[in-house]
Amino acid sequence: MAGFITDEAAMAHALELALRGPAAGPNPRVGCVLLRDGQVIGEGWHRGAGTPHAEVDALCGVDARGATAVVTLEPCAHTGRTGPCAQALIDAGVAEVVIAVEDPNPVAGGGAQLLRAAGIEVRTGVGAESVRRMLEPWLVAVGRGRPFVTLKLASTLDGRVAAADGSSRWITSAESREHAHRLRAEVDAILVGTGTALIDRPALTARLPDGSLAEHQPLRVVLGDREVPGDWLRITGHDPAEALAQLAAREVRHVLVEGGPTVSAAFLRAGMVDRVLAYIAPVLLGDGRSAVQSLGIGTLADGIRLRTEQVQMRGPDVLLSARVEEEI
Ligand code: AOF
Ligand code: ZN
Repeated sequence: MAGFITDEAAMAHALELALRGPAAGPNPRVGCVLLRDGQVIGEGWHRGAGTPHAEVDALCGVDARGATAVVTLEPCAHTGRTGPCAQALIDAGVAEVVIAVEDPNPVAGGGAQLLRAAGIEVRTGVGAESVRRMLEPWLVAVGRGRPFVTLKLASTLDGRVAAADGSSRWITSAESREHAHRLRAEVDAILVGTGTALIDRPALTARLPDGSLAEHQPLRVVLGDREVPGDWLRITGHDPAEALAQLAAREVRHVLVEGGPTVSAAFLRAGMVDRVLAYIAPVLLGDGRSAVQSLGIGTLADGIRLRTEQVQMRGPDVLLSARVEEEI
């Protein structure tokens, strides 16, 4: 970057740095840029739990006295797997800290206050919207103490996941399936019901377009009482809240629920879906199993209405991303 760099431009760069970190894992992706007189004197990002935080990575080997630290997430105030970043910035003699979003983690938060108490000028909310978009599953999960749930549906235009004779391969296009694989590499866990595990025998691995395995493989979880062969984390019973509590205990932040219709309905009925990703193929069947089993809804006014976030095309299919708003 040449010329004088504004805090806003530095934050956009910090976001790019953050994106170099892993999307999955217990820790958030964080980027940090150190500026002096509008010039970059250091930069860093977090590479995952157990490795240095973004601020410490940026400070490494840099004389940051009087500098401005531009960070996508409020510097932590705690000693966890690593030390407190707010203290590291104070010790380095930084004069100003610019933050996009607050850390909702009750254990780690409070860094801004610590910095201010040390006489450092702190600006918050800079570039917050794009940072929040990147970090949303993590922010929601940590703020609420349970994983963020994305429900994946893949159906015909009339919402079927199998034809009358049970045939179901393949409803969506290769492009849709490739996209779904990429998504798996970004979540911590994938969850299906025993029915899907037994009937479809899905590998539930994250594969690259060439068929090879992605570097990060999510935890494979099966919910239900029947025995299922294979390498799964078994969670017995049918209670989404119980399943999410068990996953939260394993520091799972983002879980992808991949069916089938019974499990999808259970999560929706329990109000435990945050986002729906629907791959919709331009195919009509009229009959056959629908993507979501009964929700016990008798009248239109009671329907679960979602807020559309994004619509994309994947080959011939439409990928609809929609949020389930929390009832407050
Ligand atoms: C920062 N900078 O780069 C990250 C932060 O177990 P630890 O020590 O890695 O701490 C994890 C928590 O610290 C995590 O849940 C989040 O609240 C914060 N992450 N904070 O100042 C960073 N990754
Ligand atoms: Zn930190």
